[in-house]
Amino acid sequence: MKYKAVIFDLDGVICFTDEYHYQAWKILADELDIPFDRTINERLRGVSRMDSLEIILEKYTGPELSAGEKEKLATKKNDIYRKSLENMSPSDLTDEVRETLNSLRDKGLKLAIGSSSKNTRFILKQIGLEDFFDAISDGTNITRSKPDPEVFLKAAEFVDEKPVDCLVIEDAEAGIDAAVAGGFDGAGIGSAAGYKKATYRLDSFKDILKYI
Ligand code: B16
Ligand code: MG
Repeated sequence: MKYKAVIFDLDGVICFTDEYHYQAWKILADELDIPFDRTINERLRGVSRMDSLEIILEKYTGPELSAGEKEKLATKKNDIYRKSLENMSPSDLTDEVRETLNSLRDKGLKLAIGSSSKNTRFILKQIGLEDFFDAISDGTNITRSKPDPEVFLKAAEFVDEKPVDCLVIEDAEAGIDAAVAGGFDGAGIGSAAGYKKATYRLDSFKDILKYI
C-alpha cells in the first residue's frame, strides 16, 4: 500500500454540516445587514470560526465592533449551529462513507480526523463514530487554521506516522493547501475535487480505495 494512514477532514467529507454552517451564518449576517450568499460561504470551508466571522465582516458597514462583540457574535452563530447538530444521527452517515471507512480499516490503515471544527467530537458522537478513529486532531488542539498545516501535522503525530505516509482527504481548497504545506498528498472531493493542487481527484468517497 502507498500510505500507512488516512486523515479525513470532517465537514464536507465524512458528513455534511456545511449547510448548517451556512444557515447559521446567514441568520447572523441578516441581523447585521451584511450581504452574505453561497459564493461568500465557499470561502468559509475549512476556515476557523473566528476567521470565518472576519470574512463575513468584510462587507459590514455598521459601527466598529470590539473583540468582545465579535466573540459574542461567534458564540451566537455557534449556538444556532449546535441546535442543528442536535438533530443529526447515525442516519446522516451515508452507506458509502461507512463501507469505505470499514474497508480502509480492514486493510490495516490508521484512520484519523483533521478538522478545523471545535464541534468535531460532538458531531462524531451524533453520527455514531465517536470511537471509530485512531486519532482526532481538531479545532481544540490547534492555534493556526487551515491553510496552515498544523491540524494535519498533529493528526500525523497522533497516529505516529510521517506526513509522506499519510493521505489527506479534503473538500476545501484551504485544506488542500494545508496538506501540501505539511508535505502530505491531498485528495480533493466536492468543492476541492477540481482543485489543481490536489494530488488526486475524488468524484466519490469510495474513490479513496483506488489511491491508497
Ligand atoms: P466550528 P472542517 C470546518 O470544518 C468548517 O468547514 C468551517 O466552515 C468551520 O468554520 C470550521 O470547521 C470551524 O467550525 O465553528 O464548529 O469550530 O471542514 O475543517 O471539518
Ligand atoms: Mg471541510
